[in-house]
Amino acid sequence: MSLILVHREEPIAVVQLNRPEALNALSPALIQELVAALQSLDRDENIRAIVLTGSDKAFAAGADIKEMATLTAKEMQEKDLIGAWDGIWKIQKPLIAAVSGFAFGGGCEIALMCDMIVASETAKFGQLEINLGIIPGAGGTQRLTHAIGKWKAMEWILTGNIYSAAEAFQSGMVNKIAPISEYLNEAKALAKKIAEKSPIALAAAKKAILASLNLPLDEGLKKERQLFYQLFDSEDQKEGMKAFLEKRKPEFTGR
Ligand code: DAK
Repeated sequence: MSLILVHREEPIAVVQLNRPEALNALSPALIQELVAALQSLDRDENIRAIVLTGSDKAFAAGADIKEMATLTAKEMQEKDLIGAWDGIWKIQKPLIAAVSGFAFGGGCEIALMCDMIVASETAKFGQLEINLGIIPGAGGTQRLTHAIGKWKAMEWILTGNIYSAAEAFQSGMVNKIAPISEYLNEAKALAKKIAEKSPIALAAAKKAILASLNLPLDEGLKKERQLFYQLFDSEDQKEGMKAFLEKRKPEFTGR
């Protein structure tokens, strides 16, 4: 059985982690399938935004502890798992996490790699690695710190505590909370709204925002300006402004 299910609802797609017997524990095989599915949708002209979800019970309970438990540092490094996980971060289309149940360790880190997070009221977040004698290994110390600030990130990562959807929302890392019956629909509605925009402008906006995590302000502003100017060579910019002047809805083609 496939570890990943892809549901196409053009212009969006829902990618679902599908390893229910292990609460979607993120084995190397699952990550490989996930990245392949996301990359394929990233190349697909008919898809403009992607929702990533798990089940109501578990978004993902972390990296697969059974597969890591006996590895040495050298073996861990040789497997280049980080390279594989990075594929998620490199997706250019808007990626929205629809999180319910457990989002622990690597599961929380995957949600943090997404561009927005919609959570069910029952979602639980946590970087639990410290309880296993390790630290987050897929960006948690960096992305969580960017998301919620140093002091809260210290508390999350050093205590290994579990946080409710409401606490994660208050910390600023969750965009929206919905009842369990609605979180996926809410995430899809958000994806559909975004999918109405110009795909080229969306990619440029995502690139510019993510650049702000790496660059000093001056450099970030340069990057923004460069991306901004480039958009004036696109048909979508012409269409967007023409449609406004003609008082109609724009039809963006991604060119
Ligand atoms: N790995 C493997 N199996 C897991 C798992 C996990 N993370 N979480 C759950 N399972 C499995 C359980 O072993 C059990 O399988 P069987 O024993 O039935 O074969 C099945 O899922 C159901 O779990 P439970 O029986 O434990 O279910 P409960 O409802 O009682 O408890 C729980 C649910 C989520 C509270 C509990 O399962 C739990 O505490 N799970 C572990 C949570 C955790 O510590 N997560 C952090 C893992 S460390 C890296 C990238 C990322 C990472 C590392 C490196 N690189 C790129 C290098 C990330 C590390 C982590 O995420």
